[in-house]
Amino acid sequence: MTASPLNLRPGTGFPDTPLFKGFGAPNRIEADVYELESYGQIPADLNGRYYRAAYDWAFPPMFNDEIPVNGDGMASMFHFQNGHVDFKTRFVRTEKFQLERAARRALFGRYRNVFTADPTVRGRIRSTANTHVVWHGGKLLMLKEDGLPWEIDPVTLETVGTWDFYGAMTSKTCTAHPSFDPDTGEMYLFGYEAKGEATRDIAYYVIDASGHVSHEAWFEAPYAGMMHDFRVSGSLAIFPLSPIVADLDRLKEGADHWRWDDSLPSYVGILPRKGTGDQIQWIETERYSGGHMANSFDEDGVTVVDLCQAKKGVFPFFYPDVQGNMFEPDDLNGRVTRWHIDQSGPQATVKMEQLNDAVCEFPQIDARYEMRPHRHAYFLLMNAGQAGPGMLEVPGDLPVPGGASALAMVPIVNGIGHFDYETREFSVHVLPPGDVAQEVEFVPANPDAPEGVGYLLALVNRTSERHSDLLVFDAQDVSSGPLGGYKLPVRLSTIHGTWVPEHQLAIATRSGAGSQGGN
Ligand code: V55
Ligand code: FE
Repeated sequence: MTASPLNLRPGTGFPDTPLFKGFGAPNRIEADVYELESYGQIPADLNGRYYRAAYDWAFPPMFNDEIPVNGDGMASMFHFQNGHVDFKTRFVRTEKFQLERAARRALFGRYRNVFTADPTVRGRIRSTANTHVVWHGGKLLMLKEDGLPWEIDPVTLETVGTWDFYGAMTSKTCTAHPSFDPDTGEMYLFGYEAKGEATRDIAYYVIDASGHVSHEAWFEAPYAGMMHDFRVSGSLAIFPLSPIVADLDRLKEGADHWRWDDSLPSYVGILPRKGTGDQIQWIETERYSGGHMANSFDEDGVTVVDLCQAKKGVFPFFYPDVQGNMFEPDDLNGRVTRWHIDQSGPQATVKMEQLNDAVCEFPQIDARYEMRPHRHAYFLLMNAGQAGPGMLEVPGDLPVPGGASALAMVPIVNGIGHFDYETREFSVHVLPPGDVAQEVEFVPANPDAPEGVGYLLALVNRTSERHSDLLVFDAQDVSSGPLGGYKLPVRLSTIHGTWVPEHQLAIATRSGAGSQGGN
């Protein structure tokens, strides 16, 4: 017998877990689709670009219990030209992406845990730039709250590089949810864990319309908790803090960045909009877990904040409870809530008012009304059209509550709803069985259209057909269902997005390819 000449090694692949199966199977494709197939009635005169941030998977993860939001940043663009749509996706060439490409494998370990990274990449930038994309100061920025923004080209989606606002952002982190003032053109940002892992430091920045830092403040939070979103009103910056906590010792053990700690209170932090760090006030409130925020504005001497909030763990895919307790399903359900922040007495107070009992998340408004009173908002609803909030069944063999296991509990996101803050009622379109909604985007019919008059763009995953569609609704008549849509030949896992009207894109300087489709 002769020795085999074959030289073999074990194959590599994605874990055999629900996260990477079915519709969640990694795409890993960078797409260029010219003239998307469309159906029904579509906008005839819409010109602009709908950018989205998503997670995808350049490589199988280092740990089998991976969570979705640890995936690599994938930018996507729907380029509308008189209603014709060309589509493009590109991975963000973050430092992580480039180092892993060179190694042909994942190197950075668990979500926001540097101690689980391969020793060869210690100290390198681990941020995935996968959460949100915004257009400001002539730059398109991909955001992830554990690092600085990554700039990408608004035409080609090619990565330009990491962006620190002309050297002025010294925070190690920057939120994925900036606030914008439509009058001044300012962008408001903050970073938490701003001096490194599990630090209580918060850095707050105002960026002027030209993209330069015009104001900065530093202060500390009562504990190192997740602050996924924030809002700014005419007078205040508002920071929601609930006890989804980071712990350095736990990170060093190689465990999760986040856990829910029932022993700690929730707070609302308020800072004058151009205030200094010593002016921060942390108001202890009833227990809540802050989800995505719709808007904030000043009215009748009170600052109103509109958001979705849950009792405990509004983002359940992150964190087992510190004490190892299972969440009650309703603890995780987000509902339309309005805060009333009153500073007229000796002590500032926050009154929290639930406006409707539908289970929902991902609020959006007409962006022209940010920081001023709005009437209309658009949400995704869970288990719409069914009795009760209801969750999927939790398989009995899951090792720990929360974390990756909580994926099995994620409710079905099957409703697209218009919420009227005047009547406090939803009007809802329930998707057909098998369809799952992603965050929607409001697009004004024209720059002068009244609030809420325009289109609602809604990405929907057709799970049985294994592709996504971009549906178009009349934003004033959501419950009548989509007018039409665009069909994608690929699946999209997506988190947040932004509509940028074509006239706002100063793209000629970079590539001159502004009105060319495809390539
Ligand atoms: C969220 C998402 C993130 C993240 C932290 O949805 C919180 C909440 C997409 O990444 O890093
Ligand atoms: Fe978010």
